Amino acid sequence: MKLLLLALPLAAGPALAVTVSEARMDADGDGLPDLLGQTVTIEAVATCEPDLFSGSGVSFYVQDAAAGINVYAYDPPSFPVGPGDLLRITGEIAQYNGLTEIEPSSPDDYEYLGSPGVPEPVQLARHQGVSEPLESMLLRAGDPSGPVWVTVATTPSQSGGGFNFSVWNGETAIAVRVNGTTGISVSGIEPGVRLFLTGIGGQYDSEPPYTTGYQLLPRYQEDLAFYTPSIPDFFHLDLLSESPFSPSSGEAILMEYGGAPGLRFTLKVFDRAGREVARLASSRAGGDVVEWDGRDDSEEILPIGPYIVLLEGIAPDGGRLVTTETVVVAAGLE
Ligand SMILES: [Ca+2]
Ligand SMILES: [Ca+2]
Repeated sequence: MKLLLLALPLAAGPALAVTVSEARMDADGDGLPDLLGQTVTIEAVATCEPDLFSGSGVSFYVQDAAAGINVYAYDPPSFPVGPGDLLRITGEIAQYNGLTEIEPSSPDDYEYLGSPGVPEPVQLARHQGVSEPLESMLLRAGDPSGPVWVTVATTPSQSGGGFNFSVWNGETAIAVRVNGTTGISVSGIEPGVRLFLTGIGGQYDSEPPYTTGYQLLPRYQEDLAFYTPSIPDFFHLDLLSESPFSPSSGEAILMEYGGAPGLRFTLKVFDRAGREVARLASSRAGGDVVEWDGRDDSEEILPIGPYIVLLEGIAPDGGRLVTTETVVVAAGLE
């Protein structure tokens, strides 16, 4: 009897139950999921409605604690699904322009397991972009509690029933794709505008090895939150984190500066003897948040002691504004 059972073809068994990371796994590094074409079962939470990113049919995103995946199908699930619903989904692993998908073949390939709610977005660090491990995860760029924002870099351009624009996250550009089916308006999005952005990590790359074309896909209007400081035109330099700080323990100090439109900002650090030891911004248009790790321009950690951070703003007519803050570099914890 035992031998007979073992002789049954594998295809007759239940679909392989895997984590989302396992479903997306690309151990051989060819840019394609290693389970391509295989039918698997995952358990993951929906971060939007099934039809949000598709004119007809189903294209949405689900994730577990470690990874996300696109769900793509012609027919909707046999029951209503909303953001925050935990689903068991069976489907074939596929890939479309770099985006790893699970493709259920019928409305009955979904099972409702509960409604734990939409997970907290994964916070992108300053300068961090969207990358393969973040594909199909709910992400946030800019942090209202910082406050650290992203700055719109390009005017939205219409493309394929939606809009594309890009933002600077520190020194890293992130492409934002506003899908027309979401109904999101890009009114007010123009270069220089500051945003807190939420969206799903997407990819659209038609060429192997599928290592480019990462995007952020806002779901709802509130995913594009405008950051309007209460005193946007006031010339200022503010410390956003504690001083003294200990660079040798890996600490850094966060500063925010800004002023009237048209000003060009230069931010320098001086030691007690009045020598310039670090330059954090040079003739930059628009305010910013900068993180200083207590190193000089040669990447050496500076000696302990007080330092003067000097913000200079040069107006279009040549007028000069200056303000300073004192920060203290402390010893590390031994
Ligand atoms: Ca592979
Ligand atoms: Ca991918």
